[in-house]
Amino acid sequence: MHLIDLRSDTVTKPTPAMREAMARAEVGDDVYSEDPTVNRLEALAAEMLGLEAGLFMPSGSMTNQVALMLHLKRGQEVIAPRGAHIYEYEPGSLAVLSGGTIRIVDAPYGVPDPEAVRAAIHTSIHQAPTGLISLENTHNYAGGTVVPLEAQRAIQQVAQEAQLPIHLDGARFFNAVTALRTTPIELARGFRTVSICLSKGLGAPVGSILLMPQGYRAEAWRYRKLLGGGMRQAGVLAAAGIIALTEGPRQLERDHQMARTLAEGMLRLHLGVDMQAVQTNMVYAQIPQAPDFALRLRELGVLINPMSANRVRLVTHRDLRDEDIPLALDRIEQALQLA
Ligand code: TLP
Repeated sequence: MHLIDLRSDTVTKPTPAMREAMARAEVGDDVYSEDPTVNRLEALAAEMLGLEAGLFMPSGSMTNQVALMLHLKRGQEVIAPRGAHIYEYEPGSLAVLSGGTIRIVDAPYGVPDPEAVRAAIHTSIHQAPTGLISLENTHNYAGGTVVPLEAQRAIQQVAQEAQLPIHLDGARFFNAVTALRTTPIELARGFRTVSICLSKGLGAPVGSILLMPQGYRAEAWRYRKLLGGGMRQAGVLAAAGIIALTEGPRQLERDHQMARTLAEGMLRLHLGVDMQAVQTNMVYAQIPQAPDFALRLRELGVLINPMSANRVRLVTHRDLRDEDIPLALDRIEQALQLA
């Protein structure tokens, strides 16, 4: 049976061109900053986003956490949108690594109201002082939703007035660039640090990059080492990353189209899909006993992730064939009939 894997865009496998580049990659010891391919990838990413420096790391969790370590002093608070990955899916890392706490603000479709962010800023001696504001674009938990540029600018304005740095979790930065029909430079503008993942829709096997001002890089480099993220001859991974960064973004429009087709089909099957939230490559649906539904679907050859007791997530990506979407919908219909 042909398996259709909709659990995440992280399941994409390296393309033949990536494997070829990995085999040929020029390498050195990246812990000494001597890997020419890693250095090339970091410089390329920095140039594309218009930030001064980049640092290659194994995962988006690590790039986010190093950013939090850079910005927060122990006991300080980060303001983040409800459902933020740094809170929901980076398991206590903030508390362990930065000694910080988090203040969640409501964020319909991943977009916090700038005035709510302003109101959440703490300066009193009785409260954990705010050290950072963080946004997520696209916002995973809210549905792979896009934070519009004007909303980003308004929140950056609040950060600036309060003299606070602002971080972007851009695990799916290029999905947002694609959906907003903007440029990487425009989307990254105004953030002190930006984390981007190469291993999601862009298709690289491993890797994320933290973009930052040059003055932060030495400390970030030390934190990466502290976390065990020094990867030695990482050029074999960076070589795939360069292809992901240069060629991956143009594939994303297709992923978004597939998600729309999938969502429309699921609506026809009376699944609870909020079409307003289907903005990029994710489809969330409300369904009772979501884990059981996911198990039934697995037996029919479709892998999906139950994200809670009554919510499932389906993610489209470059490794899907066009015919996989109608086929997945047929199997979903069968799974519903088995209920
Ligand atoms: N998210 C994963 C799971 O952890 C949920 C996924 O399959 O979507 N920021 C955001 C917004 C993310 O969605 C993810 C991955 C990360 C950071 C962390 O990236 P990795 O998995 O490389 O640590």
